[in-house]
Amino acid sequence: MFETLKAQPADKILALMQMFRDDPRTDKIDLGVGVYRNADGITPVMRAVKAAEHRLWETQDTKAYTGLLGDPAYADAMIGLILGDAVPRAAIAAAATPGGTGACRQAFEMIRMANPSARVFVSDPTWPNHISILNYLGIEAVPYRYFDSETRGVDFDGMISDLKKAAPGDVVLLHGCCHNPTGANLNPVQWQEVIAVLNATGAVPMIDIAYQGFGDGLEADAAGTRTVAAGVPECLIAASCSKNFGVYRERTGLLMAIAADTGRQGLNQGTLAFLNRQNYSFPPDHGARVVTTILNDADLRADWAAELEDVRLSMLGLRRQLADELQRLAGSDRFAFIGDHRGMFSRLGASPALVEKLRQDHGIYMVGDSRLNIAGLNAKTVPILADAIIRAGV
Ligand code: PLP
Ligand code: TYF
Repeated sequence: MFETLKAQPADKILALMQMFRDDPRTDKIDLGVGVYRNADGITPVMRAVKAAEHRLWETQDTKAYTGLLGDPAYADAMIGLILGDAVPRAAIAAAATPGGTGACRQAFEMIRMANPSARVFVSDPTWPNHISILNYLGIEAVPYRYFDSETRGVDFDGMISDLKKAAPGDVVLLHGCCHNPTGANLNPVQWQEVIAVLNATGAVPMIDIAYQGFGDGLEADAAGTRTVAAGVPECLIAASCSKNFGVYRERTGLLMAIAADTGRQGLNQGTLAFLNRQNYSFPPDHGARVVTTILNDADLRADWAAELEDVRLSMLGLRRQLADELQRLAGSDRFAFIGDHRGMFSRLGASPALVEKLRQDHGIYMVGDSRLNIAGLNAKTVPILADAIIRAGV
């Protein structure tokens, strides 16, 4: 039967990662896959994660199954981190999932169960996995304008006019912060306008938040998500701990479904448990338990937040250095957007041919849409990148 299978398109980001590994040049620079790396190019295990794992090793006395939704303490801790008290706890159903990808997948399945003809509006561009999972599930993905290739900021007028085309029963997928792949984000006033459009159209928002703490800080990065969740009747939130806890391979995510009234919370909770059971029964536990241990212990939490803040500030410093260096070399501020973008990524706005030229001539690897991972840089490689960008004629 397997002879009927067709080759599937590779994930371009992961293929680039392999290409980088195979490149023998010693001065190559990896600005591809979205993984945080420090100035030495290492993705460290965070101090609080090590401490929590040590504590778990000493105290954990069983690895028997958790519940279908994961440990309720994990959901409580994550809801506190992401939503604060923006929404009554009793309105929120939540399920632990394998990473933020698992949360997105379960959210899309829940949408399809609730409304088989739902369309999901996605930013143009968005994280490629959003579109590939939607396609796989047979859900129509409708792009809305987002990135202005002139200003490299948000094309907000285009976004709003496209979102007005959503209808009740449709879903609008928004990035909570640190937009992937562009780095361009909404400001607080724009979030309010998006909420007004959601309420006018009756479309349900789904927020993917995978980089809380990587942009303007833990609280500021959650602000958009909190105002949306508080300002609409129903909302889905897919969260990832991969980046802000550095637990990528542990597969640690959470899906939240906020009900219009607390009476419907139980049904949502049952739906999430059902979907977990259909796909993998019990979600992974180790990463979730580490995260819970950290968030529920004042000292570990403070240490985690401090290390995350150092990570954030190091990326911000690299952004500023790159923007300044480009300004010096270009003699103009046409690259100032790099300093304005937030999170791990910036979209340079270079053509695929130029991205290819940077790879071939300079060993600089960025994703084909000219997304660069700021955390792949350090103080020494920023001037090398800036010089290559100017010489390539970006
Ligand atoms: N959503 C966005 C926008 C992402 O960039 C990522 C990638 O890290 C994820 C979700 C999912 O991450 P993971 O499944 O590794 O938690
Ligand atoms: O966009 C990125 O680089 C990260 C990591 O299939 C990633 O979100 C990339 C591809 C993928 C899963 C995660």
